[in-house]
Amino acid sequence: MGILNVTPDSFSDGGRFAGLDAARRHAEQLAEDGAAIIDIGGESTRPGAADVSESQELDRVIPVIEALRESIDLPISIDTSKATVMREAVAAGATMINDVLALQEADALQAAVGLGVTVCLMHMQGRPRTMQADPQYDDVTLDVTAFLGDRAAECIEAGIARELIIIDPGFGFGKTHAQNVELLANLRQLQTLGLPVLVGLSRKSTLGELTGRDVDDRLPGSIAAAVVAVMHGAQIVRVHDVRETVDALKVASAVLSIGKKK
Ligand code: 7PJ
Repeated sequence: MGILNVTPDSFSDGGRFAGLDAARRHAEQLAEDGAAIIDIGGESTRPGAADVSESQELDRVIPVIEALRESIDLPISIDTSKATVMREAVAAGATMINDVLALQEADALQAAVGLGVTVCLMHMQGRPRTMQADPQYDDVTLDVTAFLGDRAAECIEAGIARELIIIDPGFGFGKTHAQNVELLANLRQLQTLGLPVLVGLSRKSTLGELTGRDVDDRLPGSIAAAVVAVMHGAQIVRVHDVRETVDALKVASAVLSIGKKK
């Protein structure tokens, strides 16, 4: 999954792809580089980020989705927590909802039920403005797994087909660096839920902590994280650097495919 941010304040490529033409070019590059899904986000969820109004978010993402539907032949995911944005994005051509609040905002679950598209449910403790203050878990892996299991059950109960649900532990969303590393080490635990796992670690601050690198210099760390995630059972990785990650995952997949034959 290649990341296409259309926010002026996203932490790593903020502002660079704000224009419609630039967004289209960037998406075409992600597709050429081997992305299987394009994830479009108009609301920055980095720690402390400002809230974005519904109309602002719509203005940012809808024209991009419409433009991409014409120019690229890949599924488009909409990274949003707002029911109206989900509906308009799907009407414009998106076929997946990526919600960092796991459909817990008002009307979001109903919107997703009605739309009948794939949904990614992500775990977050707290909310972006304050989530990094003092995250607490009994056992981060078990707590995150329990939350995602409960959320998936509620979504199925509400009418979302099980086959449409993807889960994501939400690296960096209300987790310390140590908790993120622990989650990655124990990622296989999530597979007990029997749902595909998506992981987003690309350029995140835990990689900065581990490597001592600034955000623009975290490609090697991001690639290592993607490979570890896939070796630990992740089916989808959400990344900025698609070309490099795809190469690394071809190597990981070749190794994994031998393991599966035994
Ligand atoms: C994630 C996301 C993630 C999913 C962001 C960033 C922050 N969606 N949206 N999983 N992160 N599903 O890209 O660093 O980890 S925004």
